[in-house]
Amino acid sequence: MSINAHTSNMADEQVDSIADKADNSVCWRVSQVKLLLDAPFNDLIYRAQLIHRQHHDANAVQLSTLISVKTGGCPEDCGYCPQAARYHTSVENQDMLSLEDVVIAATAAKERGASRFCMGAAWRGPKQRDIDKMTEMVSAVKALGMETCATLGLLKPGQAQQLGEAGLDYYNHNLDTAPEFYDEIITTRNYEDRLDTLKEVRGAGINVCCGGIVGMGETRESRAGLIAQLANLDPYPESVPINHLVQVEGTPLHGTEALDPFEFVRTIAAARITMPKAMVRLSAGRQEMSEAIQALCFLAGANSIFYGDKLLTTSNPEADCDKALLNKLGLHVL
Ligand code: SAM
Ligand code: DTB
Ligand code: SF4
Repeated sequence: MSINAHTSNMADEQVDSIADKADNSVCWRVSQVKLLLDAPFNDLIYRAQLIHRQHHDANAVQLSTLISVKTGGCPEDCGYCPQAARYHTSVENQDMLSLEDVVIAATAAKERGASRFCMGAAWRGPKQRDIDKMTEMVSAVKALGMETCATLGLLKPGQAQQLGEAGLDYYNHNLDTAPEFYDEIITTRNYEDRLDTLKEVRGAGINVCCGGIVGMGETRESRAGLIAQLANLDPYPESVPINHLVQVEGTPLHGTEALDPFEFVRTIAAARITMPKAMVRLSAGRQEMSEAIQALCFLAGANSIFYGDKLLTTSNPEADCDKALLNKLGLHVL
């Protein structure tokens, strides 16, 4: 499938041929992803739609609900994060939730239509006693018939295995941004640490959920760099959350110049084109986004959202509003 006949400036043969391959043998150069991002908007969205329709139901959206099982007080210094102990934000530290609270929340999420329940914790990484509690939670949520996901930070050898044996379907660990921009955002863990954790997850046979954040003051080149890193993971992630920075007062990134919303849509399209089979999630930042931009994200190939009125600590659209939006767009829930 070539769309050269329909395109104006985007007719770069190399990109065309590489974008046509849906398997994992494709290696994306940053410059090739940048060419996608630089294309006329209509060409980019058209290409993303073509690929989306080859691999997915074009009118279906998967719903994941988040819960923070351990909030605040994190020792890391991620510049975007309201849960880092060193920044003064309005987030109040909270001990680990009980198993019962988690099961109640997961049951409610399932009743509202979510198929996946993702448990997040404000840790650098879990200790053994944390893994023991998490495995109980994972098994209990799995027993409700939901897909399970956890995002607990860096994993040591053997920890992913334990989570997998308890029934963990997905582990979320984001690369967050391109390697060259990373040090401006986080200094307490490096890119390699993140890649090591992703290897642990893969090695344990757990699906990888890995994406990043845009709107942190990065350049378009860096957005291309992030997408290339994700697409070149071998294999690329099953689930790719594209977050728009939620600016939280007290964090270093609060006050960052706003990103043009079309740049966010372009990033979604590039994720869809480079990772054709992945579920691309329109993730954090929807509360601050117009319905029109969200609709463009779906057109660009997003087919998953976080569903429920809270992300981890910040707000997300009310479930009823999301149901209304999906109805307006004729999108059905997977
Ligand atoms: N502590 C664990 C870790 O960092 O790996 C897991 C939880 S952490 C909150 C999960 C992800 O949420 C981060 O990697 C980041 O991509 C995203 N995130 C955190 N704060 C955000 C914000 N203000 N805006 C957008 N995404 C954010
Ligand atoms: C992901 O990529 N985004 C979610 C989830 N994975 C864990 C988290 C978004 C957090 C937004 C800020 C907050 O609510 O604290
Ligand atoms: Fe801690 Fe995760 Fe927030 Fe970083 S993103 S400060 S590791 S909770």
